[in-house]
Amino acid sequence: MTDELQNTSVTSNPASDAAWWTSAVVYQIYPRSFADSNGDGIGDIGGIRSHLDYLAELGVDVIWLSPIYPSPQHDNGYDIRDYENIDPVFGDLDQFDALLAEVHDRGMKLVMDLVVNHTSDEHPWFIESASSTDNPKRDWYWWRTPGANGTPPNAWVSAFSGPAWTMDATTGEYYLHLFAAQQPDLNWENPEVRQAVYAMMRSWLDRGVDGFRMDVINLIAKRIELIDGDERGEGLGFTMGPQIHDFMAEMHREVFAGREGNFLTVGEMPGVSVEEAALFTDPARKELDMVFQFEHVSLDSGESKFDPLERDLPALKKNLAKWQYGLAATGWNSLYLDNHDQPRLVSRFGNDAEFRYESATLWALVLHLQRGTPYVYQGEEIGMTNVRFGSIEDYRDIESINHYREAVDEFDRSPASVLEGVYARGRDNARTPMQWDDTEHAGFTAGTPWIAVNPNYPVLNVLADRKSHRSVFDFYQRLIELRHSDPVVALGDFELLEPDHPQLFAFTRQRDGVTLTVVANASDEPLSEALPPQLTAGDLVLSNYPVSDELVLRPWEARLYRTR
Ligand code: TEU
Ligand code: CA
Repeated sequence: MTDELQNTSVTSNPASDAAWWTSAVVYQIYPRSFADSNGDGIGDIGGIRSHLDYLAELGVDVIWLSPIYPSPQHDNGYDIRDYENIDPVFGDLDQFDALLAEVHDRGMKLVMDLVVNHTSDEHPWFIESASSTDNPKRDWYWWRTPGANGTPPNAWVSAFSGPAWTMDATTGEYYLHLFAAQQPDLNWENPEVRQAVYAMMRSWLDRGVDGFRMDVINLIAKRIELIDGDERGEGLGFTMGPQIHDFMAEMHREVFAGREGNFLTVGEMPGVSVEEAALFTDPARKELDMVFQFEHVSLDSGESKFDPLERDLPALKKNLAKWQYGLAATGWNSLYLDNHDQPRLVSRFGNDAEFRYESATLWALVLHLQRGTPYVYQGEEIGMTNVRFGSIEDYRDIESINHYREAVDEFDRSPASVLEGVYARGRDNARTPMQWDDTEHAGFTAGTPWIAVNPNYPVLNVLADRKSHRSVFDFYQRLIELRHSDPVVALGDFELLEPDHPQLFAFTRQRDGVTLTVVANASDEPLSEALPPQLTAGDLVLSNYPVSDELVLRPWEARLYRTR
C-alpha cells in the first residue's frame, strides 16, 4: 500500500525533512465580507479572484475560504444545505474552478471549510430524517423522545442561546443542535454518515482543493450515555467523545491516504487540551496536521464571552508558552489571535487608537515568531479594528442577536450594557467589509453592503496603508518572508523569558547555533526599565519603530534580534 501522506511531504521547507506547512502562512477569507463583484452587497468568488495578486504580494502560501456552499445563511454559510455545490450568492462551480486554477497559478493552495458536525435543516438528509421515525436516514441525526412533561431530553444549551434541542412536530421528537435550531447535529456513530462525508471530501480533493479546515470537529464525537441523563453536557458530553481519535484516523485513511499532493488539515476544536492536541497532531497517528485551540482566546471571558475581563498579559504569555512547550516534541501548533468568530486583535490585545500601527505590528511579530503555522484573518494585515454600531438592528450575527434578545428580554439587562459586551466580543467585529480604499463602502461593493462598513474606512484601508511609511501590510510581508527563508523561524525551539513581567513579551527561538530574540513592550507606557544587554544582542532584524540603540522600549515597541 502506498503511504504518501501529507505529513511526510517535503516540498518548500528549507529545513529538508519538515512538512511543507511548517514554513507556510495561511490567509483566511470570509467570502461574504471580502469583495463584491456584482453589486448585490455580498462578497463573492469574483471578488476574491480580483484580489489574488494582492494576496500573492502579501506572500501567503494557503488561502482558507469560509463556507461558500449553498446555504440558507442563518449562520453565514456554516449551515450547509448542499455540500457539493456553490451558493449562487457566491458564484458557481465554473467560477470556483477558475478561482482554484488562478490560486494554483500563483503558487498558492486553496483550503475549504468542512462543516460536518451539523448540516442545515434544509439539507435533504435532514428533511428525509425528519419525515418519519422509520425513515432510513432517521438515525443520521440525534432524535430523542421528550422528557417528562414534554421537556427537552437533557439540559444542554445551544452555543447561540436557548436549549440545544428543538421539537419537530412531524414526529413529536426532539433533535439535537449544539448551534442554531437550523443546524441539526449529524450522528457520526452511524457509519453511513461517515462514508457520505468522506465521499464528499474526496470529490473536493478530486476537484483539486488542497485540504480542509474542519469546523468544530471535536464535537462530532459526543458522549451518548449522557444524553439520556440530566447532567449538563457542556464541557462534558458535547465534545471529545471517546470515539474522536478513531473518527479522525478513519477520515485520514478514507480521504487522504494514497493521494498525491501536499494537503493541509486543521481541526477547529473548542475546549481541546494541549495533551489531546499532541495526540491529534502526532504525525505517527495520522489524524490531523494541526488544530485550532481556544485557551488563549478564552482567558479574558468572564461569566460568558460577552462579559469580558481585562487582558492579563502574564496569563496570556504563559498560556501561549504552554502550547509551545506542549507541542514541541510531537505535534504542531496553529497560531492565531483572531478570525471570523473573534474580535479584531488590535482592538482586543492592543490599542486601536493612539498606537494602532505599533500594537498591530507588535502582536504580528509575537505571533509569527512562534513555532507553528500562522493564520492571517482578512483585514488583520492592515490592522482593521472592532466596530461599535449604534443599535442591535445594525448587527447581523445570529450569536450576538440571540444573546442580546435573551439578555434584554429574559434577564432584564439594560440594552446599553448588553451592547457593550457585543462591542467587545461580538463576531461582527470581524465581519464588517474589507476596507480596500476610501471610496464609498470602502471599495467593497458598488451596492449596499449586507453589513455596514466600519466608519473608520476613509483613513484605514489597503490603499492608505500601502502608501504609508508605517504600513502594517509591509510588516506582515516581512514576517511571511522570514518564515519562508529562515528555518529558525519555522522550526527553532521556543523559550519564554520573563513570564511574570506585566509589560514585556519576550522569547527566544533557537536552532543550529542561531538565536532569534523577540522583545516586545505590550503596553501604552514605556518599559519600566532598561532591557538587559543579553536581550538586545546581535543584529536587529525587524522593528516597528525607527531603529534605536535605546534599551528602554517605547510604547508597543517590538524588536527582533538575531545572533549566532
Ligand atoms: O465556531 C465554533 C465555536 O466554537 C466558536 O468560535 C463560535 O463562534 C462560538 O459561538 C463562540 O462563542 C465554528 C465556526 O467558526 C462558527 O463561525 C460557526 O458559527 C460555528 O462553528 C457553527 O458552525
Ligand atoms: Ca456579490
